Amino acid sequence: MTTFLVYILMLPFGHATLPFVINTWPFKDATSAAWSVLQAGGSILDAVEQGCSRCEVDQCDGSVGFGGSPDENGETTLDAMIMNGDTMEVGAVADLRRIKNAIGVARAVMQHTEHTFLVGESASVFAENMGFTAEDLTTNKSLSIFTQWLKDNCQPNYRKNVLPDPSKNCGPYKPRAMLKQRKSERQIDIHAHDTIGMIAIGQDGHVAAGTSTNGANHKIPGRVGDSSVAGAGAYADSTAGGAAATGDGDVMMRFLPRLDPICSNTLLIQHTHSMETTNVTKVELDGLHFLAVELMRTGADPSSACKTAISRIKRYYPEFFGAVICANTTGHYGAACNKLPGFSKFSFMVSDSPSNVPLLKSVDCF
Ligand code: SD4
Repeated sequence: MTTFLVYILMLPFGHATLPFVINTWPFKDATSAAWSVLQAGGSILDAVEQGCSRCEVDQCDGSVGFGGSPDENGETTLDAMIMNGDTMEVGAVADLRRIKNAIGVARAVMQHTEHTFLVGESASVFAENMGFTAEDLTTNKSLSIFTQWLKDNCQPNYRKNVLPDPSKNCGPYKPRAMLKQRKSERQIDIHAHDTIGMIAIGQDGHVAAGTSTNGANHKIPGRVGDSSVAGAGAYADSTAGGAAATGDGDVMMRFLPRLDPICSNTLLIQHTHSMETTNVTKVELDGLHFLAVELMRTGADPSSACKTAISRIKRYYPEFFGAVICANTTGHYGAACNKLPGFSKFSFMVSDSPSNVPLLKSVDCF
């Protein structure tokens, strides 16, 4: 009995039956929407698109879809991407204006262009041409968040090394000599960061992933976060698995293509096969793939892969807010998050046929 308990406690990851879907945060209706597609025999790309679209309609936590995260001008803009792990095709949009269904536009970029990524006003024009409806993304709620921000002298604020002092004043701003870095003053509201990131793995182990978000409250107009960037916000590779991230994208997107300067382009990965056996593999990284997916390709379990991705960022930004979900092509999944005051557990959803309903899972941050 004791041995069994120890084994359970040491289990490094969860396991789902294929096909299955996993997504960040307790966005249950999004999981259901994606799962319904898979259950009906639909494609994994449709599942990811429908799941993320559901969150856009529901304005999940105010962080996905219209009416959230007004920028410095009070406008809501959207970032989204979708990736096909079979063909490595990606469709992405960022700084998308006036169109509610950002993941739908990302899918249209993938299906109706040879490009990967469209941004800003031009992305909106593309969307309108593709038949998406243009409408105002502002709501009473986003308007009141914006009005309050103006009343609070534009706090919190993403500017640095400008005049007037951005920690006390609204703009317009001009550059000033870099007398003092604001590194430790960075104050991100962890409750204003709840992007949906979703991975769907088909019966045959094929992988798709996607994201949708309205980014960060009071962002500087034109700001693009990690969510729309393949390999930063999400990544899918049917020869390995998928991963998706949520959190402070300004920090997290800095770690996608970089090689670990300490290990050069080599990583040491610890595999926990059972209670007794642990071995270490030396992995060469090519630096272009999302770290967690590369680690899973080499056999790392999804939990360790997620943890390594988080650890890499922690080394430089111990106080960054972020979490990653990882899943491999055999149905194993895991997650990891950076522990902060007020953020000690990260919740995510999983749905497969034995459960048939979305199951809430959580992981302790470290
Ligand atoms: C961003 N990563 O734009 C997104 C926001 C977010 O969970 O994740 N939230 O920075």
